Amino acid sequence: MGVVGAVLGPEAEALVRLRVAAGRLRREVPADEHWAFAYSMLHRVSRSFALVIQQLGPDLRNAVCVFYLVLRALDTVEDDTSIPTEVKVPILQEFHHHIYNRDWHFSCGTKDYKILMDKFHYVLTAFLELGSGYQEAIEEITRRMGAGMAKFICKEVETVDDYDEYCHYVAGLVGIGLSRLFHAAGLEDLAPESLSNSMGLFLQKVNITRDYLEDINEIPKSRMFWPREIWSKYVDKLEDLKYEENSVKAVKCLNEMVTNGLIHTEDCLRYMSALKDIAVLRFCAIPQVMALATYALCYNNVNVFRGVVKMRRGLTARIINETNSMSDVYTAFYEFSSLLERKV
Ligand code: IN0
Repeated sequence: MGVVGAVLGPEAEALVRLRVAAGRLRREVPADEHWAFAYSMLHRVSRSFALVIQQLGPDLRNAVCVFYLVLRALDTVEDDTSIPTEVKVPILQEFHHHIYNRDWHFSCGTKDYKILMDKFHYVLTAFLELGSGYQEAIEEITRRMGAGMAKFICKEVETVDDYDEYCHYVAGLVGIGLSRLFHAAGLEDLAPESLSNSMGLFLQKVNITRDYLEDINEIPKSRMFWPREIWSKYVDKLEDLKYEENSVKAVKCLNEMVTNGLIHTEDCLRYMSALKDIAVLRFCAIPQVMALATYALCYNNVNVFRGVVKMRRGLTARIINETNSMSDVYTAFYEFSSLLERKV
């Protein structure tokens, strides 16, 4: 432990180390305007994740950065409730064509996402510089995801199968795409699609579970991703879970959601244990460990229905600094599973 750690504790030390690393990376601005935009955008929209992407080799890093921003743009279109369905659906379905047209442009979203959409030509310029193996992977995933999102615009998440299908489109496909990028970079064998899918499903199910209140309170219209097949065992309307008089039922329902998501952890460990490149392993493992830590925090925790349940920044920083090998992943999974077991 360093001086900071001795005085302030391991979480403060991890935070300081991370701040230093983040500051160093932010000062390394790429020379080309479009790459400078892409990386600054990445920093704005995904704090800690941007740091982990930066540790990949230059070729793969550029491909993942563009992939991430293209997906964020697709998400921005899907999320923007002010776009009429008849306009939105064809944009989602055609998005994989638009990425080859540097002049394509569609203004929507708010704040950072509006900037991303308004200056999307920079992202497209960067995309067109990638190797064809990377471009083809990004194109195929964008096509499948856009079609899946369009399907769910008019469809609710009723069954647990619908839940898995929706999560496949918005996150499982990200795993499948990333596996293709790792393979195209010559760093990894091509992983089976089912394992890549599970990597995304696990992350997305944690997000959906943790973000209950934010999604239900969304203006102008609630967003509902918890499957009816689960919540209808406890309440008549999904929004009823947020009312104090339903606390006991709400926590039982929450615990069932967490239990459902935990199904994927075995596939995730199998996927990660097959990785050969240490930077790729770190890139994949850090979000997974954070997701399991978030599940441990949410389990049996009524605050999921009261406000945002967030991990301490210091714990996040420790996970980023201390996830460096598969053995670290097993240790972290063991620790957070034990925490969960105690709560069960
Ligand atoms: C991601 C994933 C991600 C990273 C590494 C390997 C993956 C394998 C399969 C699927 C997804 C994988 O990670 C990010 C993490 C992230 O953005 N974290 C936020 C924190 C937060 O709470 O939002 C941060 O600020 O650091 C992720 O969540 N998603 C994602 C998107 C694109 C890519 Cl290329 C990789 C989003 C999602 C929906 C879970 C797939």
